[in-house]
Amino acid sequence: MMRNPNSLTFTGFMDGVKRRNKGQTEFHQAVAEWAHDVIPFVNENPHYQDHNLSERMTEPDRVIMFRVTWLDDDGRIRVNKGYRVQQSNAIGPYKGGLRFHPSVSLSVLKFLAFEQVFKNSLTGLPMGGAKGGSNFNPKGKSDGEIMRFCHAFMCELYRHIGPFTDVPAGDIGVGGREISYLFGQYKRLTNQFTGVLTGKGLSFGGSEIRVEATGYGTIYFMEDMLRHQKQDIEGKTCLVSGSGNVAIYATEKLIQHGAKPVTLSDSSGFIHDPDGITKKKLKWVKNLKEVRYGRISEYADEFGCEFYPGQRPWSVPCDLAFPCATQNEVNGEEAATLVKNGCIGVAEGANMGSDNDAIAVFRKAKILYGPPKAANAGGVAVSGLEMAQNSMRMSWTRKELNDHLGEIMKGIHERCVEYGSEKGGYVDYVRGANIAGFKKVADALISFGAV
Ligand code: NDP
Ligand code: 2IT
Repeated sequence: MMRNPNSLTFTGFMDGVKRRNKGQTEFHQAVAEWAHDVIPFVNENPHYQDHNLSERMTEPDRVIMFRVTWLDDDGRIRVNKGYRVQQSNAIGPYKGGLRFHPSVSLSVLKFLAFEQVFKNSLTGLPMGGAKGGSNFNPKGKSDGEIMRFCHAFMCELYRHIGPFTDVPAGDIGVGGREISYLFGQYKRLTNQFTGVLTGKGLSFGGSEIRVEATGYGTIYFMEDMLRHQKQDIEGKTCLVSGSGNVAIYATEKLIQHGAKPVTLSDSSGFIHDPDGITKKKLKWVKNLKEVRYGRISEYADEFGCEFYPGQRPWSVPCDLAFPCATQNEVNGEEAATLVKNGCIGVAEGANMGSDNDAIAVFRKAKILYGPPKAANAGGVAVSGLEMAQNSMRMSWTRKELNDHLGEIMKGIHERCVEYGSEKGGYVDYVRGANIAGFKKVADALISFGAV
C-alpha cells in the first residue's frame, strides 16, 4: 500500500515544532505529550489526515506582548512584561486564565494556551483557548502596588479582549482581588459593563462555585475514575501539593467526602499532618492564604506537625495524590516512589503537574491518572457558566452550579473512557483526553477550510 504523503511520524513532527519554537521547552513538552497520542490517531483516520491539523493547532492564532509600566510604593517606575497568547477560537471566544509569577515566559504561556484549547473542548462548552499574564511577582507587594499593576496591565490588554473576543480569568497569582482590579479598569476604559472576565466578585456578575470549581472538579474527576473501578474515595489518605485556590478547595472536597488529606505545600516546602487536615484547620489555612497571604510553614507551628523545607510531598505514603501547585512538580523518580508506596490514583489540579517521565511511570503501572486537560477542567467550565449567566443577565444558585459542575466532570470522564479504553478494562485517560479534546476542534477547523 502507498504511504499517504500527509502521514506524520512523531519524531518528524516534533523536530518541526522544536525548529519553529526554539528554546520553548515547556511548550515542546506539552506538544510532545499530545502528539504521542494524536499523531497515531490522525495517521489511522484518513478523515483527519489531509488538513495539516497538527501544525495548524500548534501555531497560536496570535501572540500579544506588551510593556507594563507601574509606580511602586517608593515612587519608582517599574517595568514588567505582559502577554496574551490567543491560541484558537475555533469553537468559541478565546478563554483562559492570567498568571502573575516571576517564572512566566512565552514558553510557559504557550504551553498553557495550547492545553487550554483541548481542555475547553472537553468541557462541551463553546470556548476557544488562550492564556496570558506577566512576570510580575505579587509576593511581598502592597495592596496599592497590586492595584496599580493590575490597572496598568489592563491599560494595554483591554484593546485585545471582549465578551465575544477573549475572556480572561485567574490562574497562579491572580485571584478574586486581582480580577476585581482588572475588571474595574476595563469598565472605566471602555464604559461597558460586560462579562469580559470570569472569576468576578458575586456583587458584580461573578458566579457561585467559581472559586471552588477547579479544586472540587478535580476531586469529582477522581471519584468518577474510582467509581469506574468500583471503588470510592472515603477513608483514602491523600497528598495535596500547593496551598492556593486549587489546593484549598480540593482539600475541602476531600474532607467533605470522608477522605484524609495529610499534606499541603508552597514554594518553600510542605507540611505533613498525619492526623489529617480537618475542616477547622482548613478554615485557618483559608485565612492564612486568602486574607493574610502568609506561608504554609506557619501551619506546622499552629497545629504541631512537621514542615519539610525545600521538599515536595510525594515521598509520604498515600492512596491518592493531587498535584495542585505548578508545572513539573512530579518527576519520574517521584512518580515511581508514589507507585512503590501504594498510590492508586493521581489527578492533576495543576497544569502539567507531572512531567512526561512521571506520566510514563503512571501509564506503565496502570494506576488511575487524570491528566490536567480533564481533571482540572472544572474551573474553566464554571467560567463558561459565568459567561452564560452574564449573557442571560441572571444567575443560577449554588446548588444548580455545583450540580452542573458534577455533570460536566462526568461528561469529561465519559469522553475519556470512550477514547481511552484498552482491552482488559484499563483506561488511558491521557489518550482519552487528548483524542476527545482534539476531535471537536479538528472537526471545526476542517469545516472552515484553510484558515
Ligand atoms: P494560586 O496562586 O492560588 O496558588 C499557587 C500555589 O502553588 C501556591 O501555594 C504557590 O506557592 C504554589 N506554587 C506556585 N509556583 C510554585 C513553584 N514554582 N514551586 C512550588 N510551589 C509553587 O494558584 P492556583 O491555585 O489558581 O493554581 C495552581 C495550579 O492550578 C496552576 O498550575 C494553575 O495553572 C492550575 N489551575 C488553576 C485554575 C484556577 O481556576 N485557578 C484552573 C485550572 C488549573 P507560593 O505561594 O510559595 O508561590
Ligand atoms: O487553567 C485554567 O483552566 C484556568 N486557569 C482557568 C481558566 C478560566 O478561564 O477560568
